[in-house]
Amino acid sequence: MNRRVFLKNTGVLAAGLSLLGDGGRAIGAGDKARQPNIIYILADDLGYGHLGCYGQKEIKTPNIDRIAAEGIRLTDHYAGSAVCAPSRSVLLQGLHTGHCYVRGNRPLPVEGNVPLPADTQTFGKVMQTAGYKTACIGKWGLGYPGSTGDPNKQGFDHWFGYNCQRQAHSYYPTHLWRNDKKVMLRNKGGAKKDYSHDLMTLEALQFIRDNAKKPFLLYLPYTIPHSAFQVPELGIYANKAGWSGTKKAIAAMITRMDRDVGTIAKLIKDLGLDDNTLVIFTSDNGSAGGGLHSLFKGSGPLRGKKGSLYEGGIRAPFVARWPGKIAKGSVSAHRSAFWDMLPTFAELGGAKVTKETDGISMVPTLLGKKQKAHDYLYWEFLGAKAVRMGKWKALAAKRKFSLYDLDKDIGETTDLSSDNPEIVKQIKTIIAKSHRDTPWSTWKYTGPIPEGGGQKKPRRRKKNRKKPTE
Ligand SMILES: [Ca+2]
Repeated sequence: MNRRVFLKNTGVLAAGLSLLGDGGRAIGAGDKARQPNIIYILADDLGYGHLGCYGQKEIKTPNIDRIAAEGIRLTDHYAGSAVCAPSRSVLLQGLHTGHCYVRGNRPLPVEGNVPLPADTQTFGKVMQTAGYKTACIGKWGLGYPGSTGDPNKQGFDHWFGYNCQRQAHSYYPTHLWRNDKKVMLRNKGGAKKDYSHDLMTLEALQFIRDNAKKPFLLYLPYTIPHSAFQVPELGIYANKAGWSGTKKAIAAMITRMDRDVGTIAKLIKDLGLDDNTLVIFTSDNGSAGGGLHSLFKGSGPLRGKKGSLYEGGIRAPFVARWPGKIAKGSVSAHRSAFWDMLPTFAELGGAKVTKETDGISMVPTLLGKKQKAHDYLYWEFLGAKAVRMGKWKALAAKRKFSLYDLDKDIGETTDLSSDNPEIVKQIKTIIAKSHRDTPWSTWKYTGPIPEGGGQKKPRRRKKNRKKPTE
């Protein structure tokens, strides 16, 4: 992509701004009380097995691996859900899927998704109250343009990207959104000129530069490696013997995202923000099926994949770096999940959490201190339920209940429920108390459908059409 053309088209050059650094100025050096910047990078459908630091051999991710080497890697971190929208609802709200608002990927007949209600607590809003400048750059999926679920109304001062999840199924969309303005791209009629992922990276770099002197929170939900498998260059994989085009494209996408994680890390360093910036990289759900899963063992040693409540659908890679605060090369088996991020960010920024959260701050884990543990973690999706309690993992799908000992059986192969009636009883009690109905279940879009701006009419869903586990 031609960066200059993009910048001109989108007004960045017009504003007289530069992406070049002003180099090496240490902001906040020596000020221990300074609120840290937070950069939370979310991949899309990247599985537990897709990164070098989690055992991947074929796809190169040196920059993300470096975050782990210079910081911490979590072995038992979990996404909010097994698919995109509910996982993001959990993340933003700090509530698990038994309590959060959005519980599935429901299509609307317009560009966008079921919107978060106006009074929703989000980590963006929480951090705004502590004086943070906040941005969401990437894929949103929790509203439609102008709705109560618009990112600008849900705690983000600056917003750029795909409002609608389905439009993110192409990396060459006709448009993206910057706040309430549609940004037209040069991809009309199937042209492939502006690669959305690259634009997100440029926007992220610009946001960091613009806000280097104040505490900022950058939520960067990238769309890689979600399908379609489109990438401008195959890079180091172009001449891989015996690899299909799909395999090359998937690897090149992930390595491109890794390159950009490295570019962001370099900018942070160049701006002198290294010691005062926490960078987190994780993924919104497990490996998707198809090539991501089969060609690269996307779930690693885990059973299942995206859409499943087996570990492969929900356990996520999580690495974080904060020089001087997080000990180099740390590894933690703390059982944590997306709903922990809201209280974690709040503690880091000195913000008050005024509404309910299911999360527990992970700051002690990051800093190598004694951490309060969860009694259990809970998920529900399309009628299936799952609980992680200590070493135990239970799945309740339709009439089948299964129990696994993850210490001995990370691949969830051997159902131990009949040997452990007391554990089964405890977990059934947890399941019974963890679900609360959500108005999302009955929400209906009643607004106008704009000419040319809408979506194809969604197919009618049959109830329980999809098997809820694998
Ligand atoms: Ca996803």
